[in-house]
Amino acid sequence: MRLSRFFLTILKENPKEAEIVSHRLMLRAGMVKQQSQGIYTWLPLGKRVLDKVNAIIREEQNRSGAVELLMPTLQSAELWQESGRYDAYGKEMLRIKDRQERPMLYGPTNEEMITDVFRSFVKSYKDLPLNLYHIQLKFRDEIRPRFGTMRSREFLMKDAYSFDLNREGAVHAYNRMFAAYLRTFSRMGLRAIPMRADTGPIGGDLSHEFIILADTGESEVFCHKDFLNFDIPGVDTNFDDVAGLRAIFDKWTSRYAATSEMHDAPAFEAIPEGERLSARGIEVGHIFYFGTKYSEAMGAKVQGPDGKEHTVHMGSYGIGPTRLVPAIIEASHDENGIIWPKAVAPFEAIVINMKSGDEACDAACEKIYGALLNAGVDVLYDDKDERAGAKFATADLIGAPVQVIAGPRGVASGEVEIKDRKTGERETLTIEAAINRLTSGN
Ligand code: P5A
Repeated sequence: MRLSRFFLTILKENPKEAEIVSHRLMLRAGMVKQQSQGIYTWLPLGKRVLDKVNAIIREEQNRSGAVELLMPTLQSAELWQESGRYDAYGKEMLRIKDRQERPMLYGPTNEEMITDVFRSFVKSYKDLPLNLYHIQLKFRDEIRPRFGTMRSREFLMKDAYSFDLNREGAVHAYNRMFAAYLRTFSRMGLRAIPMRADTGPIGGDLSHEFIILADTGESEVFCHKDFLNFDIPGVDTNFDDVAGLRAIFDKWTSRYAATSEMHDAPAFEAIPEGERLSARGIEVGHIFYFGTKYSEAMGAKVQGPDGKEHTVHMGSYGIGPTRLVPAIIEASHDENGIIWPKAVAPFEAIVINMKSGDEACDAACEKIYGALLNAGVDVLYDDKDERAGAKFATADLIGAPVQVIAGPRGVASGEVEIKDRKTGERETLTIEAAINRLTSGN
């Protein structure tokens, strides 16, 4: 992508409304624009990050055996009357009437709708286990939307729903998602802590939140400090291995388990002072096992191996991609801007032409840009007619992990500089060596 043809909406001034660093940087770097309270446009730079976050989520959901579909944002009130949540949900639910005066709502979650999909098609235990997910907008009329897309009214959610014949099967489905979540967040360069949680309006008796440590987080976490060094399940994880996944779950929820309040954790006192970690964090995912709450109310049953009808056991599993993006920024930035982990960077590299219009600089940059594009590197070429200082500031702000800097003096001897955005380290290389460095591993 050539910057001269991109739509990058950098702000020079610090936006006054932004209270936390991720919100400030997302506005300054031109990632999002507020349209009304808690409702955002994802501008092209932000959209690229969101797409990469979603791609990782999707890959890990698929790997764990979940199957993608797409349900609508608008739902009929009837479904929610069946489950009893239409009245219970309260003011957070945006209620709408269509031209026939039929009550509709903008979905805050999809337990009812997926149960309706399930009961329409699945009749036998032979079709289980089943886990269906989508990545779709939700709306919750939060009392206090704040911190940009961290807590917005309209937001994206990956929500998965598992169906099993009995509790045992459902617990395995829960453990599958548990392991998939650890992998998902780690691939984004994040360390997520699973914390025992309340089930709230979703219901059920087993639930974990996944928390990213950050000072600006809204949740409080207590756990053993070793928690931060636990292994993440590998790419070879067998999601059908019941005992193996149980072991992963047990390890992460053992006596080291994270909790939100001291008194909530009898085993917690066993952790000697000095080995305890207490911190603040951002909830980026939340998983629930709620048994037959919705399947019972809505008649989702299958024929079991015994020939009898069984009400299916369900769980639901959420991740907030539009919250994950600011959470990643909270975890990875400096005073000059964002420092993207490569896996979610809007651009993996930026080529900075220090003197656009200079024949030799233009030729060197075109050569590097072309070679990186050919090799499949997501590269941005700053070909604009601007002074070098402004280009450096932009590059640091938008946070591509690697900068390739080409100026007249270096180019005259066939050299460019490579700067690592995270460490700030610079290295002078020949143009060929720079191309090799950036294309190896792609
Ligand atoms: C689980 C999937 C549920 O809704 N039903 C379907 C269950 N869980 S949840 O905890 O309420 O939400 C799941 C995740 O969605 C993100 N999220 C938000 N992101 C931005 N702004 C909001 N207002 C918001 N509310 C929820 C969080 O990442 C949460 O973990």
